[in-house]
Amino acid sequence: MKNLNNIDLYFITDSKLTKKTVLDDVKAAIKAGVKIIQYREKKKPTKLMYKEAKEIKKLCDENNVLLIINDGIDICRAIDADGVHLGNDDMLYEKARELLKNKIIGLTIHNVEEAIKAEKLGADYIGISPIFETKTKLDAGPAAGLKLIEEVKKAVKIPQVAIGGINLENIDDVVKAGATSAAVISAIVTKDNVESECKKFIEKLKKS
Ligand code: TZP
Ligand code: MG
Repeated sequence: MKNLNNIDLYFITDSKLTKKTVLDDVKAAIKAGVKIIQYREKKKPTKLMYKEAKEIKKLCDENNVLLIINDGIDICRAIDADGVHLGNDDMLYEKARELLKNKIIGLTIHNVEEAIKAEKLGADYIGISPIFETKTKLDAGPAAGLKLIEEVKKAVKIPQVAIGGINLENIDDVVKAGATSAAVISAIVTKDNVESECKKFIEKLKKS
């Protein structure tokens, strides 16, 4: 199941920002109808990440939800997740592809040139980053704005996930600009009810 064109909300976990636990958030997101989850963990020891990712994988499998691991090719392979998301400082795409064969590989891009390069390399989707200012990833770079979504949409065919500072106030503009889906962290996991927040985003991102 590699078709990412029907993805609406791309939910990303964050153990630092959540009011509950990553596992609680995953359960809530799945209950809300999220179809793709990225496990993004920056600080935990590998052993704990492996255990947590394995539990998330079980929940995703039971509910037919795709699981993407941020950065960790080892974790992805160890738990047989659906794929990884790689940023500019992570493993080279070519090497990651060798290791992951036909799993999903998403690449972060910051401009049209990088988007074209990612598509040529064979990436399954791109993360257009960051659209708006964000405090969640301090080294995300300056906000690119909605224009980048429009430009990238004209330049590549692979699915485009907009990320960075997306909330319920600006999500309509992100959709209008043409992103395939939107990845959201703080506007969801800092809220008391993750399930209902996810539902609000899914409603706005619904494919017609
Ligand atoms: N990559 C680019 S911006 C970002 C990541 C992981 C953070 C997105 O978080 P938020 O809270 O939705 O702005
Ligand atoms: Mg990374």
